[in-house]
Amino acid sequence: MTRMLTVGAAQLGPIARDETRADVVPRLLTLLHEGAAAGCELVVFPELALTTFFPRWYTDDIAGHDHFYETDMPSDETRPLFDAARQLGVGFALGYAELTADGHRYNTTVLVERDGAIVGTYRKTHIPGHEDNEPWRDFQHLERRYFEESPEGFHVWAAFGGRIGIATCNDRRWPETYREMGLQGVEMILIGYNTPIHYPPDPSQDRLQGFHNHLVMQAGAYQNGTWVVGVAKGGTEEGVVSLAESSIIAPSGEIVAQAATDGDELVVAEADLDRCAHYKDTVFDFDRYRRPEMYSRITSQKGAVT
Ligand code: CDT
Repeated sequence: MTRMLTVGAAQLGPIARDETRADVVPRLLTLLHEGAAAGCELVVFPELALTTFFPRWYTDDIAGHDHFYETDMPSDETRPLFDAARQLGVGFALGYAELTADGHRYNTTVLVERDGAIVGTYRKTHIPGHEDNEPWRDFQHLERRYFEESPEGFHVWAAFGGRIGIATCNDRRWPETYREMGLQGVEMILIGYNTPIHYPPDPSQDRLQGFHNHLVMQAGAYQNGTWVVGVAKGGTEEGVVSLAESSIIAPSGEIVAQAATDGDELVVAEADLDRCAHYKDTVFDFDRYRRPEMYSRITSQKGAVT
């Protein structure tokens, strides 16, 4: 059997600090239209796709960054994306900063079906970086100041003719991310990222950013028998160079399509969701081979105990 889902990884190049939704949404619409022309049913945009990566700047008063957050989805500014989805029959996933009515701040991704209806939202689980100003860094990574850790966990939705899950950037480095969704039968995981090449706490990792990016997503795909779509906001944004290399990864762990540039670029692959069963029903037949009674530390313990 084949169950084809043509998917587009809509990589973005930089968004400057002073650029607004009015500057960015037309770029997203261009990629959505390109996706439609390429036969895509689903187009995946990166993490925080509507603004510059604002956690690189410290503010005493967090409210000073409120203009980077969305209070409504859709809003007047993002509604054209939902309208285009309906008109083109192309769904999308879009990462953005969310400020809720009761004042919570999340790093959120919304999944929208081909009819323009919201399937669900995912709020980032693993929030990297730091809370306070660290002037010794070349640039800040203040996600822990500007976003809360979501208490909601990982979801898998019946959508696009399959089982679709979402993770966000740093989530992709943690094996629990994929397994939580693997245990819900996920067939395609959508992952947007903003990954600076330079990692100030340990610059020896800088040369490995591309390797680690693919290593974790390819392993997560293979070990859970799922497609993974990794989508970057890459290039040099406000002086910070970020990894591009968006890719679409098969349940075998193989990369089947990859970005060639570090700018706006649509990477397309025809994903046969039935290929997942090759792995889910054999070497990773969870029901037959997993030993959850041997894994109790995974949920009972946070740090290593030596
Ligand atoms: N956005 C995001 O999560 N970025 C991190 C950067 C490294 S941690 C400071 C990542 O894991 O790619």
